Order: sequence, then structure tokens, then C-alpha cells
Amino acid sequence: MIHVHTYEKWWIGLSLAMLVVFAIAVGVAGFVLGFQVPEPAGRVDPNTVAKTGPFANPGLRQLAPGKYEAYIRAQASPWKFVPDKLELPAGATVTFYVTSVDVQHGFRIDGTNANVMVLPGQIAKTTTTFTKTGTYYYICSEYCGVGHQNMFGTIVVK
Ligand SMILES: [Cu+2]
Repeated sequence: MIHVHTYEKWWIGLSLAMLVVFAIAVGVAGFVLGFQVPEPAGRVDPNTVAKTGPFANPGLRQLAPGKYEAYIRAQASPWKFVPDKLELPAGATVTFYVTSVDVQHGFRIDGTNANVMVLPGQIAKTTTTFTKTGTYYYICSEYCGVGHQNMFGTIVVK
């Protein structure tokens, strides 16, 4: 029989209790509160997405007063978002659809909770309301190559 020090037993007990607490927290979040792993909003062919469909003519579209959708393409070489500039009125709610034509990118809007992974073949979707005026930057939040740091766009809210 191995001798286990009393304090060691307490730490083992505490670790096991924490695992139980975390498992319960994950279960409550998933099954009671409805937190789910994000799913792609759709699938596209990265080879043709820039030529056909809504991503062939990306940008902002107004759906109703104060409600918009924005289609954005992410690409490497040259590293950029298409488009890289959007203008919105204050209070606008925008649903962003973002896809990549080549490698893995990210789409994060500074100062908001919008932050999604952008994968070729998938459409990432995130919705944000811009209550304050000012300039917001959307940046690539996944390292995607040597031009990664140049990958950003601006949203001007007036
Ligand atoms: Cu990128």
C-alpha cells in the first residue's frame, strides 16, 4: 500500500471535485442554457465562391431600416478582406457572412463580441449591433501567412 500524505489526499479530492463541478457546468451550459459549438452557416466551393453567388459581389446590403447583412471574402496573397471598408448608421444591426477563398483566416471586430474562424468551404456567420459611432476595425485573428498583419478592414459608424 502506497503511503499518500494527508495534504496530497486533500488535493486529489479537490481535483476530482473540480472535475465534477466542471462537468456539471458544461452539461448545464449545453443542455439547459443552450450554448452550442458554432456551426457553419453554409458550405461553398472555395474555388468558385468569388465568381458566383453572394460572395462574387461582396459588401453591405440593407434588409430593413437599421438591419443589414454583409458578405465578406477573406484571402491570402494578397492578404486582405474584400471589401475592406463599410459605412453604417449608428444603431445598425449587421449579420456578417464571411468565407475564405484559400486558407484559414479569422474575423474579429475590435470593440465588439464578433469573433469567428473563417475556413475555406464554409460560411461563418456572426451578428453585431453598432450602438456607438466611431471607427471599428475588423482584423484577421488567425495566423494565415506572411501578410497576416496587413489583413484588416474598417467600419465607420456615423
Ligand atoms: Cu488572414
